[in-house]
Amino acid sequence: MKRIGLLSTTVLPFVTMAQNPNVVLIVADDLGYGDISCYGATRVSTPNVDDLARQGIRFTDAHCVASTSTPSRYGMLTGMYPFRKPDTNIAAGDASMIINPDQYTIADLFKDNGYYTAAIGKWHLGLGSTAGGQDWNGVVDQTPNDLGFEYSYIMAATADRVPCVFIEQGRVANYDPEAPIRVSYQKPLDGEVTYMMTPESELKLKSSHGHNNAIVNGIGRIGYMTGGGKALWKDEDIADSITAHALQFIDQHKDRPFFLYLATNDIHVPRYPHDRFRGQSPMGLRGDAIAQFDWTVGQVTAKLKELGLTENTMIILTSDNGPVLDDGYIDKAPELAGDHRPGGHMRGGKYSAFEAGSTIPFIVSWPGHIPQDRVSKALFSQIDLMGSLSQLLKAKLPANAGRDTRGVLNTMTGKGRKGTRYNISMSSNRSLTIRTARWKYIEPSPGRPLMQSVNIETGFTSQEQLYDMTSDPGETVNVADKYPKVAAKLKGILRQSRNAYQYKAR
Ligand code: NG6
Ligand code: CA
Repeated sequence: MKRIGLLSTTVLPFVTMAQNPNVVLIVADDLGYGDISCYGATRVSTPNVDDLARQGIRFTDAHCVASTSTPSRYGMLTGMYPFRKPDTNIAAGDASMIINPDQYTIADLFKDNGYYTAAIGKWHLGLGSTAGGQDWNGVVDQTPNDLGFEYSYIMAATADRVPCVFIEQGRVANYDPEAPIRVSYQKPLDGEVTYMMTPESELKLKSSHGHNNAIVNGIGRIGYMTGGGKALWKDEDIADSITAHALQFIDQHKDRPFFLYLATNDIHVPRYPHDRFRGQSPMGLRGDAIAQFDWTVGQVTAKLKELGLTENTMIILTSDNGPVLDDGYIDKAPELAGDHRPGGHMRGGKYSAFEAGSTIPFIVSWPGHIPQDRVSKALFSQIDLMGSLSQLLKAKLPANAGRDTRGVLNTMTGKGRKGTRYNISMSSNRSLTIRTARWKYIEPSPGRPLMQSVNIETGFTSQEQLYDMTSDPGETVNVADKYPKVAAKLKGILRQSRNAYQYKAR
């Protein structure tokens, strides 16, 4: 059962609620700090994202809490660091739901305060009560609808993981009774034609590493799958489907406050944008996927404008983790990048402990209510979204909800500069890093310094690392020996934080 009892007594009267803005939280996938033009990209143009920045505040030191998707989203949606729960690694498409229905989420916060809530797009936080036990041909028993989202239209995991279908309110959308769905993360299914069995001439994209199990729409995937029929997505139409559902949701709920978690598939692999975005950048499919993402943003802002909701809607735009070029498909991203730096001036990328893994674009716009065309250098962490949004709603979080989140609404809305006290980010080997306004500490951890398959420096070494972000934002000079007290202090915060509590299901 959800803990709504406590809150329902503190719900604000409707008149006040009507003045609360709608909130649209747009979360891109693998979009790096340097991937959009207002953050310095020149080989791709993102006019719609840039417009948002002009109408609001663009943060230059904002962070997610992990350099991969599942743990990052877990932290953002629950206000609890993902290192507190062991099953928060990159989730398979048949993982069971990682957020416990008992846990309080950002969606619960909005719902309890009179908002209509939706999750549309990439999910990647598991579904159902049993891993591998989901009924893809009936009703999936645990979904975002059990986490405070009243409406959900989602991809179970990622575009490169089966099942390759959208799930709407717990059922496969456009379900095709002629083509029952079977999914396995163990072995090929009886009669399945796999990627490895498919002639090269029938491939839309070749895999560079992994992604060689099922083949759907001419593209290899992680995990095996048969069936699906007309419910199977076409990669070139994914952005259109997600955007159309987002616009429809806004249309349908324009008369009451709504919260929309809009998690785009762009620019995760396989990057296979619609024809109309092809060639929009000289960077090939990755650049075109960025253009497609920008189009989605433009569609949302245009819809809000059409409905007269621009001034009554806060838009937050961010990404789940840092960038990667070759993430498993031969789409020429590395070859065509030229002098484009997806991670901006920072070192590392997705998966990494270095800054480009967790420093992400972060823009807040709320025309007429917060400053325009402002750049904020304040440290900001997505862990503080829940706390800050509860301040926006003037709502108290229930006891034990979002235990790691703190309210920094003033910073988010340009009234203050203090920002997040510190951010802890988890890398792909589950080691932790901590950032304060000035320092970055990377704890020693096992692992290779270079993740060869993706050509990204991990930052994993047996040495303690400390970097002075004010003088060395590229993390080039390890000053752990020069400032042992600083290193010890940050290490101490990590230790304390780890020991503070572990997530326990009630
Ligand atoms: C990796 C996948 C990568 C991507 C990532 C998750 C391989 C070889 N690589 O394991 O393609 O799917 O997981 O990305 O399978 S994330 O942004 O959703 O975390
Ligand atoms: Ca991601």
